[in-house]
Amino acid sequence: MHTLAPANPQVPGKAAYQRIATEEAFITPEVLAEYKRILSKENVDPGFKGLLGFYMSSPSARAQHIMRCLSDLDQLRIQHMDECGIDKQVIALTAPGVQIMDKDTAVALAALSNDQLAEGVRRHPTRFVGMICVAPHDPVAAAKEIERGVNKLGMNSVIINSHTHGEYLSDPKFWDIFAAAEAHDVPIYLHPNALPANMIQPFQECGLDGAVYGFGVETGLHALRIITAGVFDRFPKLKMIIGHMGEALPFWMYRLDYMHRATVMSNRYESVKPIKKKPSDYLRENFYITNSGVAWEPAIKFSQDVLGVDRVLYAMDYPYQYLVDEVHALDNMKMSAEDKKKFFQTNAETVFKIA
Ligand code: VNL
Ligand code: MN
Repeated sequence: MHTLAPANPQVPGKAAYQRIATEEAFITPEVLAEYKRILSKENVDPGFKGLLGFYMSSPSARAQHIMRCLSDLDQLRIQHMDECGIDKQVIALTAPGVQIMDKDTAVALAALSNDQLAEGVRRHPTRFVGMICVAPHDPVAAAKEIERGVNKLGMNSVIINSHTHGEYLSDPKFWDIFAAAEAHDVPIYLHPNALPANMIQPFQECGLDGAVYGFGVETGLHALRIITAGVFDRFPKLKMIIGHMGEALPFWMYRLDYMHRATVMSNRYESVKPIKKKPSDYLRENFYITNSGVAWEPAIKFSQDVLGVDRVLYAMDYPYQYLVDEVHALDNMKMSAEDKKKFFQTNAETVFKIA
């Protein structure tokens, strides 16, 4: 057995491993104020309106609870971590971060959010780990903020919430960001964003645009655009992390390899150039995935099988998905003690450089 008998049977007890949750979210008062300002304008982006517009205005218990949890970097968060047996959270500014903002506001609020997160980590150094937020629409400023985050704030990972105003990191104009991440040896967590305006309609009309499905489709597409654009041929040491069981990409690996090669060989698209390796090779060699939102043993084991046990990490997706039962289910997975410790603890310690 991995767990000692807990005093309260509902609270996951001490285990033979630390539980490090790696895709956990927060928000700052300044970011909230800017979101309010954006939402009050005309022609609000439909994805942003459907996502933060919902959470910030809905009287539902879910929305109210999420907004309260997001705003806390002290007692409430730690109480919830204790209730779920979470030893450490790796925390990032919630999606869409600053990416919905205009460029200059985004640069300023990224820095301010990073300062505030760093203070939270200083207050709770054994419980919190911070991710560096950047404004991708200013790649030079983003590269500088990565450097500041690493050297001044002691953070060792970067969060980017998928597209920025409909633009993808496969475009070489963003590649200063990859150069900085590679040079400082920090992984980029490619987290979902609300779907861009030119993609959302067929998803939103049936309510499938959000975390239920649309997030995964769009973020998986983004990761594939980065791979097929040759980013990892140009930056071979660059590390990326994707959540939600790798946004289903492990399940796609076989077909991606076959059809990508068929597309290249037939010169079907000007935009599809040869790359050095198969798409699945980059997924295995440059990517880590987390199980955020997917507390499901078969999917975790399949991913460990096809990516390797060193590449699959635990995440909860607090406060959007916060369930003690999921921690119990994962504690009870039929998996060797060694692999379970990698999943919950040591892979995260390696990837996020947690001392
Ligand atoms: C949701 C889930 C939103 C996970 C998130 O970021 C997230 C959601 C805005 O259920 O809406 O990280
Ligand atoms: Mn998330």
